[in-house]
Amino acid sequence: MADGSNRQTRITSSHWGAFEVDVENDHIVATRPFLCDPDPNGIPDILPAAVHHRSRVARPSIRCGWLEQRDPTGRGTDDFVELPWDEAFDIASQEIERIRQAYGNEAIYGGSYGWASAGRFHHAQSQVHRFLNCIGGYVASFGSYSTGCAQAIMPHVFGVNFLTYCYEHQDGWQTIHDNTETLVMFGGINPKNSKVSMGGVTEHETAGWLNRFVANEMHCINIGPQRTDAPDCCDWLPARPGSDTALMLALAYVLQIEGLSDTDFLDRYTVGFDRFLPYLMGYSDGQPKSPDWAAAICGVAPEKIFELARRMAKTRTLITVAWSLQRAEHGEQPYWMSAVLAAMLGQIGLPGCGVGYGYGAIGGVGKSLIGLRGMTFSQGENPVQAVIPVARIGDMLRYPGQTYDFNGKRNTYPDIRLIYWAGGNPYHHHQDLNALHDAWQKPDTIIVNEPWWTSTAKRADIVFPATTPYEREDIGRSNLDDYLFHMPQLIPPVGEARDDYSIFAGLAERMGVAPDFTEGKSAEDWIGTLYEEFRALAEDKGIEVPDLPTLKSENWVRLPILANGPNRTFLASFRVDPERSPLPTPSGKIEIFSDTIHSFGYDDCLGHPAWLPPSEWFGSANEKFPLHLVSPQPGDKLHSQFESALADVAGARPETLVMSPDNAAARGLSTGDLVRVFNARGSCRARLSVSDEIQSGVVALPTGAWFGDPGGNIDQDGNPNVLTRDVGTSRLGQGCSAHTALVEVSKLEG
Ligand SMILES: Nc1nc2c(c(=O)[nH]1)N[C@H]1C(S)=C(S)[C@@H](COP(=O)(O)OP(=O)(O)OC[C@H]3O[C@@H](n4cnc5c(=O)[nH]c(N)nc54)[C@H](O)[C@@H]3O)O[C@H]1N2
Ligand SMILES: Nc1nc2c(c(=O)[nH]1)N[C@H]1C(S)=C(S)[C@@H](COP(=O)(O)OP(=O)(O)OC[C@H]3O[C@@H](n4cnc5c(=O)[nH]c(N)nc54)[C@H](O)[C@@H]3O)O[C@H]1N2
Ligand SMILES: [Mo]
Repeated sequence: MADGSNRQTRITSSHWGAFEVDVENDHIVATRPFLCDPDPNGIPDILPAAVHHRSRVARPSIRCGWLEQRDPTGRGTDDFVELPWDEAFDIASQEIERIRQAYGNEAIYGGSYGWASAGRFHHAQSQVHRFLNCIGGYVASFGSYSTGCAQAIMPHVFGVNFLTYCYEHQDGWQTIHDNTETLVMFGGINPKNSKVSMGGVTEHETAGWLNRFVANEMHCINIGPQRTDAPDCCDWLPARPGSDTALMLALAYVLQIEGLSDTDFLDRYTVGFDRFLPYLMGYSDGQPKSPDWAAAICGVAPEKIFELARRMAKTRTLITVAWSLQRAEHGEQPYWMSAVLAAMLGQIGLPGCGVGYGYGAIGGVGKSLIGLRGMTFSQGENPVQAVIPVARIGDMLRYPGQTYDFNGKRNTYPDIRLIYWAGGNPYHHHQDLNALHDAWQKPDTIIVNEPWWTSTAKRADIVFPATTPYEREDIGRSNLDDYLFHMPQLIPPVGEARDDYSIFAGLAERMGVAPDFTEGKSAEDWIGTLYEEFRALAEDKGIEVPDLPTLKSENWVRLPILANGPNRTFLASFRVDPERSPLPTPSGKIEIFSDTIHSFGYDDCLGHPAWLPPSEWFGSANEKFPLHLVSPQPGDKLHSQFESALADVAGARPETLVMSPDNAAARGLSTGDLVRVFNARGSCRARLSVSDEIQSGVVALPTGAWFGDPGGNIDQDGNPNVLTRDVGTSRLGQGCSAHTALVEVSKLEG
C-alpha cells in the first residue's frame, strides 16, 4: 500500500491474470507479478504506457463526413470533431431512433464480438446487448471466432454444448498426469496461449504440467506446423496445416487393418461405424485412407503413422485438438474425426483417455473446479429473431436479403443500417480486411465505444470514449478460476472517458428507457447486487464467500473450489452404463455417422467425417502463392490490445513472420529482412525470422496489429487478416477460416 510517497499499490485482475499496479499522482507507473502466480507473464508490462497513451480517445468524437452530410464513404480517412457528451448523446440517440423508426430493430447489428476487458459488471458485450434489448432488440451473432465451427459440429457428435464439454467434462491436468501414457496433441498445447483466459487465470500452470508429464515419462507428441506450439520437452511430428483429418483417417485405417480397433466399444457406445468403414477402407470411393495416401497430403512418413497408431492402441492415450484446427475451411472434419479415432481406440470415458479440446488454448481449460457461476449482468430478452454466425458479418453487409445455409437451417441476411460495437476490434479480428472495408461502407451509421483509437474506432461515425478497468470499480472472477478479486478504481478516467454502463445509461435516458436499463441503480449499486447474488449461489453450494466490504479490504481471496478428482461426469457415466446415462444425441451414442447432418445434404460436411481438401492449401499447387499462412494468437499480448503502445517500441513493428530455412534461401531472404507478404486479397509488411521450428512450405504471422490504410495499399504493421480468406468453414459450421490462406513473400527494398 502507501510507502511514504503518494505511491499506492493494489492488485487487479485481467484476462491474462492478476498483477500488482503502482499508482502515483493519478498515473499508473509500474506493474509487477501477483505473488500467487507460479508462472507470471509480461503482458501487463506495457500497461503504464498504454493506459496513458496519446492514442486514447479523449472525448466523444464524430466523423466529419457523417456529421456534415451523412456520407458513409470517408470511414477510415475522414477527420473527427470532438463534441461535449450531451451533444454527442443527443445526436447518437436521435440517429438510433431514426433507424428504428425507418427500418425497425432488424436493421441494427449489435453482435459486437470481442474480448473487451475482464470484470464482471463492466462487461462491454452485456452492456451493449442490454441497452439494445431495452430499445427493442438487435441482430445478434452466434458462436465465436475461437470455436464457432466446433460449437456447431460437436453437439451432433457428443450431444452436449461444446464449451461445456471443454470446461466441465474433460479431464483436469492432475488426472492426465496420473493416468495418460501417450498425449497426442494436434496443434500442440501452447503455454503462450494459456497466458490468457476469459475473465482471468490466476495461476498459470500449463507449462509446469507439461514438464511434469514428460518427467513422469508420458510420451507427448505435438503434431502440426510449428515446434513452438508445445514446450521443448515434447516431441514434434511436423505436419501440414489443414491436413489433420487425412492423418487421423490414416491412423484409423491402421487400427482397422491391424485389428487394433475396439469393436466392442464401437458396438456398444457408437452409431454408424458400419457406414463410415466403407469410406475408410476405400470401398465407397476407391481410395483406401492408408498411410501412403495420407503421407502425400500431411507430409508425415507412412512408417511414422503406423508407429503412432500402434502406440496409441497399446497405451492409455489422450488425443487433444487445438481450437485452431477448426478455424479453417472444413474445420468440422478434424474435430469429428478426432472423436471417431478416440472411439476406435475404445478408451473414451476412462481417466486420462479419449479426446479433449482446447487444452492450452486458454489457461482455464484443464483446471478442475467445482462449477460456480454467477455475477452476470442480465442482458434481458432480445425480441429480434435474426442471428448470424459471428464470422459471417462481411457477407451479411455485402448480401442483404440473400439466403445462406447454417447447421440445417436456411437463413436470410438482414439489411443492416446501423452497427453498434462495444468491446471488440473487427479490424483486427475479421478475415479479408480489404473486403470488409468495402462492405463497411454500406450501413448508414456505425457507433463504437472504445478506449483507444483502434482501426475500428477510426472507421466509425460516432466514437464514445470508454474507460479501461483501471478507471472504474469492478469484481474480477472467471468460472474457470478459483480466485476472486475486488478490482478497485486505480486512477480517474483518462480524458473524458466514461464506462460503458454510463454511456448506455445516457443514451437510454434520451430514448425513454432509462428505468429499464438502469433500474434506478448506479454502477456501484449493481456491483453490490450482483455480488450478493453470487454469494447466495455460492452459499447454496456450501462455499463461503466474504462479504463485499471484506473483499474490498482484502483485495482478493482464493475460493475453496478446486476439485480433487476427475470432472468427466458425463462420459464416465456413459461408459459405465450407456443405457441409463445416454448421451444427448439422437441415438444416445457417439455419432460416427449422423443422420441429422446427412439429411442436410451438404457437400462440404457429409454424414460422416471425411477428407475434404481446403480451397487454399499446400495441395492446391498454387504457383503464384505457394506458402500456407497460419496466423496464431500473439504471445506478448491479448489480440490487438495495447497495440499502439507496443508499436512505439523500437523495432517492434512490423510483426515477425516465421519461415523455414529452405523457403528463405529459395527467396534470398534472411532473418531481420523487411518483407512483403502478399496474395490476391492484400499485402502487409513483416520482419522475417528464419527458423527450423516451422515446417517447410508454411509461414506464421501472429494476429494483433491494427489494420492500417484502407484499400489495396500495403498494411504497414503486419496484420495477417489482409491476407486471410473470408469464407465460412462449411454450410454446417459457418465458422471463421483464418488458417486457410496461401501467400508469397518477397524482400522489401529500402
Ligand atoms: N487471422 C486470424 N484472425 C483471428 C484469429 C486467428 O487465429 N487468426 N483469432 C480470432 C479469435 S479466436 C478472436 S477471439 C478474435 C479476437 O478479436 P477481438 O476480441 O476483437 O480483439 P481485441 O483486440 O481483444 O478487441 C477488444 C477491444 O475491446 C476494447 N476494450 C477493452 N476494454 C473495453 C471496455 O471496457 N469497453 C469497451 N467499449 N471496449 C473495450 C479494446 O481496446 C479492444 O480494441 O480474433 C479472431 N481473429
Ligand atoms: N498470449 C495470448 N494468448 C491467447 C490469445 C492472445 O491473443 N494472446 N488469444 C486467446 C484466444 S481468443 C483463443 S480463441 C485461443 C486460441 O487458441 P488456439 O486456437 O489453440 O491458438 P492459435 O494460436 O490460433 O493456434 C495454435 C497453433 O495451431 C497451429 N495450427 C494452425 N493451423 C493448424 C492445423 O491445421 N493443424 C495443426 N495441427 N496445427 C495448426 C499453429 O501453428 C498455431 O501456432 O488463444 C487464446 N490465448
Ligand atoms: Mo478467441
